[in-house]
Amino acid sequence: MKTLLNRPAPTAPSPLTLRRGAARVLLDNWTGTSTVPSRTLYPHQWSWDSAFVAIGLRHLSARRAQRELEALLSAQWADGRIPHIVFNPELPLGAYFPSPDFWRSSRAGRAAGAPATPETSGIVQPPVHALAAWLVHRADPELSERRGFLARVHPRLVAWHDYLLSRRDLAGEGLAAVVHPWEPGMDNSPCWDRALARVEPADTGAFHRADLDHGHPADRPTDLDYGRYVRLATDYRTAGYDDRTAQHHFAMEDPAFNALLIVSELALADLARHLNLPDQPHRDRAAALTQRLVTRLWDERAGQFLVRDLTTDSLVAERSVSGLVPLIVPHLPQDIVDQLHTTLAGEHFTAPGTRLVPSYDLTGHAFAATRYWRGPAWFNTAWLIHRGLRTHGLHAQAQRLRTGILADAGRSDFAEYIDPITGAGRGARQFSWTAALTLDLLCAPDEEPDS
Ligand code: 9WN
Repeated sequence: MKTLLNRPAPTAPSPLTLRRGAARVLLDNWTGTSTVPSRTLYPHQWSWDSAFVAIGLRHLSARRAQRELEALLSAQWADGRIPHIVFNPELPLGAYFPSPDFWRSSRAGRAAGAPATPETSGIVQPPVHALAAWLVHRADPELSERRGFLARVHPRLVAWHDYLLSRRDLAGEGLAAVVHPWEPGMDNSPCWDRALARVEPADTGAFHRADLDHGHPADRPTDLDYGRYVRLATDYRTAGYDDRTAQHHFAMEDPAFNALLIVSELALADLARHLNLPDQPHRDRAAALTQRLVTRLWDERAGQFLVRDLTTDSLVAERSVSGLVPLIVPHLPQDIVDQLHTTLAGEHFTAPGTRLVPSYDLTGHAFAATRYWRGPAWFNTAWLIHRGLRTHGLHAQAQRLRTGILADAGRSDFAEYIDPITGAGRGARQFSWTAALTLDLLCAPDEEPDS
């Protein structure tokens, strides 16, 4: 297998062509209030997608980027959760599965604080939002001031983090847990396999997978996966989506999810300082989370972070890109930064077909080059790792990754993900976060991450 060092530099379309193409994707996927990840596969608003989209959109229209986040936050539940999907009421139920009549948020989630409208899902996704809000503010501080953007979003973002660190600290150990494979945003990662094997799948004949109307079955999760996703979501719904009483049969502490919480907590500190509010509580919280992340999820032998399964209270021996994303955390111990860097450049994650980082260990027993989060390389995780490399002063490595991201985005028509062996684009095309993060790399090449 070729290494990162001897692979030829990928060629990218000119920055202007790429910029125009990325802008076109974001304009085409804008609905009037927010951006859909893909017009075909994902026709509603998704939570962490919108945060990534806002980070790119700020370079086209800071106002639109603010509205993107505001639209998402207007669907926040009273308990603080930001739902992973906000449904567009104008679309037919069959446009996406699970549809609003599956989640039934306004009725089933009423006691947990779901809004009467819009309809949403009942689960969450990684907390990238405060980071996005701060970056959006910085793109046009004057507009942000005039629209009272930070003052409006700050309390909602605080409530969101409070939810994660109270209701979702299921182990009582200071980290947030995810209760469904869709929550960490890496649906069919092999990290969930063992935990999912304990879940009785729902009858697959009882629902229609709209994703297969648009996506190739070889790229998507299997029917068995879907049966288990549906079972877990149904059980959560039956419990009223109430974390105080729900019995979670799937409960994991995910490194990327918690790393993003740390970075967003630091962004909240910046927001607070700007609003003349105390910022130290946020910094203290980020420091405590960082310490817990290291204590609970770092694995010295693997040289990366691993997922912790709370049912067995043990680390899951699978290498996924989630365990490298914590490079984005500014105050990690230096030896951990060094080891993450070594792992990133080693055989598990150095792909022959792309400079992007595969979602799962190339040498792993469950590696599958085209199946979603079981191998394919994604642009959002590459962008996060690029930011992490810059955070820790690894500029040459960051620059190499940046070149790879731009080249792959351009030649794949902003694909959802890349086959790490052949380098071919897979999944949806004109995918919003691919376009948005491309735009961000083109327009903010020198923006230094905060620390
Ligand atoms: C389920 C929208 C979302 C992303 C996730 C990605 C995929 C949904 C699906 O698409 O998940 O939420 O139907 O597979 O895994 O990260 O947010 O782009």
